[in-house]
Amino acid sequence: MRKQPVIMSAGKDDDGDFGVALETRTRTRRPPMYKVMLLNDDYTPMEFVVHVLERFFGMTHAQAFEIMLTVHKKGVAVVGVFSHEIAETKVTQVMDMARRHQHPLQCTMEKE
Ligand code: TYC
Repeated sequence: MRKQPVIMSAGKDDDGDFGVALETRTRTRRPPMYKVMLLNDDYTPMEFVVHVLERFFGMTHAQAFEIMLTVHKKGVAVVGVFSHEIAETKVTQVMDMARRHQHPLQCTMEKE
């Protein structure tokens, strides 16, 4: 979705005369979205990860457990997709929580 010049030919505009009108229409872009990802490690307790997913990503216990297991088995999983600001907030919340509890849990974001 780029800037599109709209060329209106003589007589097609609505001002009643036959001048040549040139308009530039700037279309609005959807803001880029960011995947927030959780990474596996060998030390963070499973229940801690489940708690983090419930608390910061609004997941039910069952959803959180399933995603945690995916990360545990595959090494990484997307836990949500957000605007840049919201994604940054989620990453900060998770990293602060992990640091406070001295767990090496890593959370990152990446442009979709
Ligand atoms: N691998 C961890 C364990 O066996 C559990 C874990 C899951 C850690 C997901 C991090 O993002 C993670 N205790």
